[in-house]
Amino acid sequence: MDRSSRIYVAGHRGLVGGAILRRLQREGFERIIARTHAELDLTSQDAVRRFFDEERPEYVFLAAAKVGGILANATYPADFIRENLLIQTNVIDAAYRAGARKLLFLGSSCIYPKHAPQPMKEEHLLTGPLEPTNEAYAVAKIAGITMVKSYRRQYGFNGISLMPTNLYGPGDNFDLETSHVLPALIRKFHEAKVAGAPSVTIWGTGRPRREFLHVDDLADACLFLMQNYDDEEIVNVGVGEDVSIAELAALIARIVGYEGEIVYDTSKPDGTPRKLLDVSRLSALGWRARIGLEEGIASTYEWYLANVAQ
Ligand code: GFB
Repeated sequence: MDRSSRIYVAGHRGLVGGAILRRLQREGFERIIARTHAELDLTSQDAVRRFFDEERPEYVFLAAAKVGGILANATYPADFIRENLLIQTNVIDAAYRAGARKLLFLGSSCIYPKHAPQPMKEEHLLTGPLEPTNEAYAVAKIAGITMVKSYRRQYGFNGISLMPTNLYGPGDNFDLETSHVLPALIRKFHEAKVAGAPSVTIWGTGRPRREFLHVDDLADACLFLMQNYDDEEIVNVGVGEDVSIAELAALIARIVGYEGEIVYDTSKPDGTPRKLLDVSRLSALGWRARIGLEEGIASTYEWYLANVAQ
């Protein structure tokens, strides 16, 4: 990839695509291609093929996806499997047909079995049953991984697949029904502080453990692997450390400055008990995350205050 390469970022208005776009712009890439949802419907095969035939991108970052937290995944599984299968199938196939040099596909750590050994290695894929709350999303992502691998095997198409852990950062979704836990807790503690509320309710038992990667670190890993990795094996992208949801809540409360009580609503699901990625494959390639959790949450809270908070 050089400064004059034609680079398409699918999903540039989302958390991940937005971070990749910012990073490419900062590095001085001159021919970045992006389309809003209104300009290009990625679930339409015709529209996607026409777009690729006209624009002929050389490099494709496939960051467009329907994503959401535990409740959104459990409530709308049909939307999650349908939209993700359509988007990724259309984009991967059109990129190959239009002669793209390389495509980077983004999966998720939820592709691994619910009870995979921890930390989860790339070879744990398809070794056991999935977590039911996000099975539809995970099956779509696993189909994407297999499609990328199959296009490499059958057509020699240079696609690679990255499995990021739970992500957060500027541009995240802060809607309390559909978001992931970290932005939800930033909002809940902020609003409780402003309102002087005596307690904040969070979902589940607080015992599940999650690993959190700042999206700017993910964007860095995406550029690194786009330039330095050409293999069919998937690559985990994480920080190699996790926290319990209760620990996360305490940390966010401290950063936001909320001193009230934390109450657990155990009628809400916990989901996977633990999701920690083994990042030794990526470390061996020479990459590591740089943004610490406390620093990352503090800057995301700043972004929330400037862009979302009323
Ligand atoms: O981030 P999250 O929605 O997704 O939830 P998953 C993580 C944990 O935080 C769960 C708890 O145990 C939740 O019950 N939690 C506590 C909360 N309070 C809240 C809250 O206010 N909002 C939310 N959202 N959670 C997702 C998958 O799983 O992870 C997706 O559904 C995707 O498929 C994503 O893979 C990375 O980590 O459980």
